[in-house]
Formats: sequence, structure tokens, C-alpha cells
Amino acid sequence: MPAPAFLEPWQLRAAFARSLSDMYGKEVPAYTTLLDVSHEVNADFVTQHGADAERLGSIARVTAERHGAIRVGTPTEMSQVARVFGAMGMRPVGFYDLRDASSSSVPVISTAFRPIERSELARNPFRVFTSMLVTADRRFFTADLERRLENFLGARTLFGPDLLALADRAEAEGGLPEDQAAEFLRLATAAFELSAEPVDQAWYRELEAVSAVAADIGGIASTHINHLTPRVLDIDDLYARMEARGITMIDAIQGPPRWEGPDVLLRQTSFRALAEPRTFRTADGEIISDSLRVRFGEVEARGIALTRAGRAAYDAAVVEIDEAAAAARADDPGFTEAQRQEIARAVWQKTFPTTEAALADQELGWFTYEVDPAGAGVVRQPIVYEDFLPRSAAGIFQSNLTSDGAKDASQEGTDRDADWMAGALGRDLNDPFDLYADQVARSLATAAETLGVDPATLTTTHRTTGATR
Ligand code: OOG
Ligand code: NI
Repeated sequence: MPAPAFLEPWQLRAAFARSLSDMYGKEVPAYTTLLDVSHEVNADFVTQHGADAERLGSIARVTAERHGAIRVGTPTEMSQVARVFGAMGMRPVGFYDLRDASSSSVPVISTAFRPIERSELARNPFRVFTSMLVTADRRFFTADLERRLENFLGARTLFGPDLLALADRAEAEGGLPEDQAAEFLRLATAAFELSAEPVDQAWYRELEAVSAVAADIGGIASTHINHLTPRVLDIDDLYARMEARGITMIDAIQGPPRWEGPDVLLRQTSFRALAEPRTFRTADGEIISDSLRVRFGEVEARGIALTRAGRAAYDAAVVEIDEAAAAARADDPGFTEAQRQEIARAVWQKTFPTTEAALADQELGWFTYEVDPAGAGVVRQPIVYEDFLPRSAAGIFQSNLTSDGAKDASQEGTDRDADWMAGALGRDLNDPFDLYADQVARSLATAAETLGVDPATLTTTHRTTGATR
């Protein structure tokens, strides 16, 4: 297919996801293994489950689907990232505070950039979890360290003027002509490449003693993609196949347990990437070779998006599982991950219904409705969860850190919330629940109009069927 002469935001987004994936595969060979195994898992799943396998996204979408993770230092850098992603139709969604979600020292707050329209998500759902340092938080940084960190971050340029000018143009004009698109994609990809510049050893180590994440962000003069995550249709199968290949995964799959009911939200797991060679400048100005272990491999399975009530039930279930597991561990030091999974499954069985129909009826999950082409009723379709989970994110950060760092719990944390993040971004921050609710309302309005009824009564007065169950 010839390259289009003008690339729309979704085409830039899809091309960027491919370009990052190619670059990351060269930098981190284990990622390529992960992609191979993911493809095998997905192909086998489709063979076994037929049309049902595509209930939460077409196989074309799932195969291309990735999320990336990046980390920046300042509100200025955050607002620049928002412009680069804005060019590709990716909007900031959700506010995550990982400072308290983690027992290790993770001094960041985050949002996710992603498409928000249903049609855009179907074209390419590429999303990037984006974290920024909270340098003012005294639990992590003294006033002196904050000042030096701010000086360091203020002196660097992550995104050059040419990249930002092309990004602004793409956003204003709804895309870019092909030559400018190619230049934009080249510069955007390069901005997330691992730099060969020597790292100031003393500075990096000083920050690392506080937090490995802080060192990764503020210890070097550039940024890089931290991981790129493919989506699989069966994460338990993937986990087993990776271990069988001799790749040691973290102890657990984060998020909901494997169980017999519908998959909800997000399940993720990861493995530690190998140490990557990096050069350092020592205090005497000598350049030495050493290595850093900050990047890792991650994979995920996505389930149905939960309503606020469903999410509250999920959050309560997580607490209950934690408490029960802690009690069991106290009684038996040999307590295993398999036993924890058993506890989790039992809690799940009493928290969530085992069918999509009940999840919809109890208003725990989000579903869209379309007029059934075969009759007068409506067909219910689950909405896939497009976002992240703070606790899983903290778990992923934590399980891949080289050390816990240091956190002074006696200090007061600095307040940061969604409004603050919107201010830093210089853009509206979308609420994920509002986006899902909006999708449902629009589907109901369209179906009701076709059938000539009131949208509020649609699901109660018309026979509702699931597409395949
Ligand atoms: C981000 C960790 C969070 C996820 O999938 O929850 C994340 C990071 O390591 O920068 O990517
Ligand atoms: Ni991730």
C-alpha cells in the first residue's frame, strides 16, 4: 500500500506505535521474545474460542495493541509530552498517585494518554502511561535536593523545538502531509530512544539512594521508553510459556485473579529486563562502562470496564484479599502465591457475578447496546477497559526496582490531584468513568432512535441479548 499523502492523527498514532516497537525491539531483545510468545498465545486462543475470542476487541486490534510507559521530571516536560501525543489524537485520561500506592519509594504522579472516541480506539488504541516526579514532596526530597533536581531538569531539553512545532501543526490542522509526518515520527521516536551520553555517576547514585525511579527520571539528561506492553488474550497461558522458555517472571499476575466469570479491568505481569550497558562519568571525570537495570518487559490482558460501583467493589475485594493473605501468611510462613490465588478466587466469587448479563443488570460493568439486526431487540456488548490500575502500576514499578530507596514517612506529602495535573498539562484531564458513561449513553441514544423509543427504557422494554452468550 502506498503511504498516504496526508496522515491523520490516528495514522500518525499507529505509525508511531510501530516505530517505537521496532526501536524498542532493537534495544531490548527480550521484548521481541515477548512479542513472539504473545502472538502464539493469541493465535491459539482464537483457534480455541472462535468468535468469542474477539468479544473484547478484534484480533487485528489486539495484535497491534500496545501501551508504553514514560517518565518525565517537570510540569513543562509534561505539557510538552501532551503536545506530542496530542498530535496523534491521544488525550490525557485519569489521575494516578503512585506515591502512596507503593511501599517502595515511587515519587511520581501519572496520567495516561490515549484516544477517547470509540472509533479512534478501534482504529488504534495506543496508550502511554506517563509519570512525572513530584520534586517538592519532602518525604522523598530535601529542600536542597529539590533545588538541585530542579536545576538539572530545568537545564535539559527532552523535546526539541522542531518536534514541538510539527506536533502543534498536526494538532491544529488534523494531521500532517507525508514528508512532515515522516519527520515528526522520526523526531518523536528519537525522543524516547536510550541515550548514549555518559551518566554523571555521583548524581545518579545520590538520587538512586532516594528512589531508583527518581534516578531514572532526574539522573540523566534525556528520557526513554521504559517498557512497551503487548496485549494477550490469556495471560496465565503467557506466564507459563515465558517461564517454560526460562524467562523468570515476577511472582504474581497483578490485578484480578483467574476465575470462571467474566474478565474485568486489567491483569498484568512483567519480567526484569537484563542490565543494559551504559557509560558513566565518574567524579574524577573518567568515562567508565557499567550497566543499569531500569527497563523491563510487561504484558497484559484486558477485561470489561467497571462502573464506579463495580470499581468500588473491586477496590474492596483487593483490600479483603490482602488482609486474608496477610493473616494466612502470619500463620504459615510457607504461604505460597498459589494459596493467595485461592483466597483471591473465593473473594471474587462472592464479589462479582459469573455472567456478563448479571454484571450489566447489577450495573457493575459498562456495556453498549445496538439494535439487533435479526430482530426488534438490542444486543449488549461489553466495553473493554482502556485505562490502568494504580495498585497494579505500583506493583509493576516496585517489583522491578533495584532497591526500595528511602521515604521519610514523618514528613508531610505534597498535595497533588487531578486539577493540579490538568494545570500542569495545560489541557482538560478526562475522567475515565465519564468517557465510558458517555459511550453507553451514545449507544443507547442511537439504538433508541432507530427503534423509536425512549433511551431510558430501552434495555428494560426490549429483549436484550449478548452477542454470543
Ligand atoms: C509505569 C508503571 C505503570 C502499568 O502498566 O501499570 C504501568 C512505569 O514503570 O513507568 O506501566
Ligand atoms: Ni505498563
